[in-house]
Amino acid sequence: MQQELEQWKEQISHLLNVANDYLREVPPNQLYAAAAIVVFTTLLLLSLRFLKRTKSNTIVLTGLSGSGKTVIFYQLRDGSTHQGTVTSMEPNEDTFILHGETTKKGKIKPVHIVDVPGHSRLRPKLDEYLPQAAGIVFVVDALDFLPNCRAASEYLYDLLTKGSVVRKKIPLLILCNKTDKVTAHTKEFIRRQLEKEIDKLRASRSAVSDADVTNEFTLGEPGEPFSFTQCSNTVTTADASGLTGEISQLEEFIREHVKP
Ligand SMILES: Nc1nc2c(ncn2[C@@H]2O[C@H](COP(=O)(O)OP(=O)(O)OP(=O)(O)O)[C@@H](O)[C@H]2O)c(=O)[nH]1
Ligand SMILES: [Mg+2]
Repeated sequence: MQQELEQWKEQISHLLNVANDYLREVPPNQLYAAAAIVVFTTLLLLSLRFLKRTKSNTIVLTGLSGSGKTVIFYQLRDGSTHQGTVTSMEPNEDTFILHGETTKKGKIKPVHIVDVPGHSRLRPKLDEYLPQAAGIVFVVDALDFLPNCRAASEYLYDLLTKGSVVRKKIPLLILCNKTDKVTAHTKEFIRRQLEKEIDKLRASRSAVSDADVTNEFTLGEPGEPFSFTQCSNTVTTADASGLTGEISQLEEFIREHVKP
């Protein structure tokens, strides 16, 4: 046993000597270059891992009070409405695998969904979540749309001119909810009406003296009627019914921006 160990030691020290001699023959410049390459690749791999981990999985549900955000939140998580909801007083948030995906095999990345109440006093809460959002869902009541069009447009205007939203170009989905009722307006109609209303808002807001303007960015092209295509954020529209669980277009949007 002792002898074997001695042999091993000898062999190792011999190998070390050979390596040492070899290294002495290599010009130092080559050594430095090799070391630099090793350090550089390690750093690159580490930063890639870090980037991958910090990719956001947050989707923020916003919109006026009563548009159906909380119902949609429960549909996404549990596949049920929990027998109705009341006006939310606190943001609702959870990280989960979408209910529609629970039967899928393999590893699926969970989504962090935040439902921010529409009440104007609770809206500042949005600013806590927007900077980390991978996507924003603006829920609109397609049934009771016209009386709320102005208020919805104001809310949307504020969202689309927020620095945290514009700078990061966070994609926004206008989700026309409650389409289970035949009297619900179409998403094309809703999009057009919102554009018209925002166009009016733009004129009135730019007329306010500079000191009063709180929006960090302006919307659209000057001298042209407003259209969502002019926004630096991509704005798309989709239909849904939180009540009956028809949320496939919403799930598509989520998975487009939070990769499974
Ligand atoms: N017909 C119909 N009604 C819906 C649908 N989704 C929600 N509702 C109803 O709309 C009302 C408001 O829904 P909520 O989910 O509480 O609305 P909210 O957006 O969370 O409202 P706040 O929490 O006040 O911001 C409830 O009475 C729901 O039953 C839908 O798809 N179809
Ligand atoms: Mg709610």
